[in-house]
Amino acid sequence: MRTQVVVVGAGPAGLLLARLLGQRGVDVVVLETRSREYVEARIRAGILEHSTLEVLDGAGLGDVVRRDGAEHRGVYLQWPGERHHLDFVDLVGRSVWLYGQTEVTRQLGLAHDAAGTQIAYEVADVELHDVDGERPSVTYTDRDGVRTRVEAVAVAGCDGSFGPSRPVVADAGGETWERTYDYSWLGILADVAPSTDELIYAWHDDGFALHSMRSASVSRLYLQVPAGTEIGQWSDDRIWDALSTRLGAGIDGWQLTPGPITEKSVLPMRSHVCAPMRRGRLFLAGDAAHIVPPTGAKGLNLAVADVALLAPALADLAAGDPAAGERYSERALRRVWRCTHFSWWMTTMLHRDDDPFTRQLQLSQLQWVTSSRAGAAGLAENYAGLPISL
Ligand code: RFL
Ligand code: PHB
Repeated sequence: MRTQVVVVGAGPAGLLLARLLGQRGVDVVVLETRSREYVEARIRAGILEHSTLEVLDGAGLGDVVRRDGAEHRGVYLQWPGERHHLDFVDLVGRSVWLYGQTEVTRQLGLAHDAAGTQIAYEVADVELHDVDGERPSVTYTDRDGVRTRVEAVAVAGCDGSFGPSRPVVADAGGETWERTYDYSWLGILADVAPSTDELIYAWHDDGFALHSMRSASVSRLYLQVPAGTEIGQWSDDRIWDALSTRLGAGIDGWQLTPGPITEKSVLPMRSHVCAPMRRGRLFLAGDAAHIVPPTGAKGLNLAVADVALLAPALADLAAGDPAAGERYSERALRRVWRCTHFSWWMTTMLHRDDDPFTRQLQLSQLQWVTSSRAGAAGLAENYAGLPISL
């Protein structure tokens, strides 16, 4: 089989890239190991940056985000006894949108149905070949057990942190940088109206907590827990008690309303960057190239930004310009490192550290970003998102 671009992975990066390429008239085949139902049910990110919404506008999905999502002007930052609102619109003129990754994926799936994009779900044994030449190919076994080879002009590795694309780049001498954290997040989804209008990021001596949401009737909350925590150690009551304490129930009459928990899981935290984000005709985008801890809400937004840079480059390559794509990695990495720093900074400012000196520094930093316009604007600029091209 022949196509112009093979996209490996149908997460948000792969589906959006396929959409942006399809709109440019590029022929695409998407390969995904999981089922469509599984991919569309994964509960992950919830905050879209301003520039992500602009890219989704270009993909024809902006209106649905505006219709079904919620615009947030900013976030609350708090520590015991104090809660401060940072108004991003006032500080940097940009807002963010609350809109779940599950919905982004589902809407992209519908757009592909309408466009008739070739997406093969539940494939196995995906292997990449000849990426250093001008005719790379990908082999896979489809769900009927048939082994197929697709030849292309380029391959996009959008297969997340455990897919086969990243090791192909690493094998050619790619460099990686990594930071692990000795805590994880315990995340829950609950059928209860949020107890806040905008997200609350809370520093507490017991550990960090975050109150997010998915809709007017569904809350999403997180607790810092030690790395290696088993979910069975946390009963629903224990989770709600810890959330109430860390989020400051009782202060100025604020209360956290508990409700039925419909999903709970433990997410490990790490930072990881792989460079270059390219080897020959293989281009990495999204989690395949980088992982950030979720504290800055950057993972999904970075995947979208990569793809916004990659789509025009691959379209030019498919149109016969062999030099197209040469600057992709360098351009994408500038933003990747900015977001890697911001995610690390938010994470280390807000998570419980056993060292008392570090705790005082964290509180001083929080005091500064909530009381100085310059400090607040720095956080707001990064959180609401920098331009796609830095
Ligand atoms: P994805 O979403 O992981 O999609 C990669 C896709 O590739 C498929 N795949 C393969 N396909 C074909 N062949 C193979 N051999 C393959 N191997 C794997 C996978 O099945 C999958 O469908 O990466 P993508 O598209 O780059 O998107 C990135 C985002 O998903 C990610 O950055 C964020 O969701 C990160 N993240 C969060 N980010 C936030 O900003 N806020 C959050 O609250 C948040 N929560 C999370 C998260 C990531 C999580 N993971 C990865 C464990 C919660 C979780 C649980
Ligand atoms: C979420 O709603 O899942 C979410 C929001 C903000 C974050 C992380 C996760 O920083």
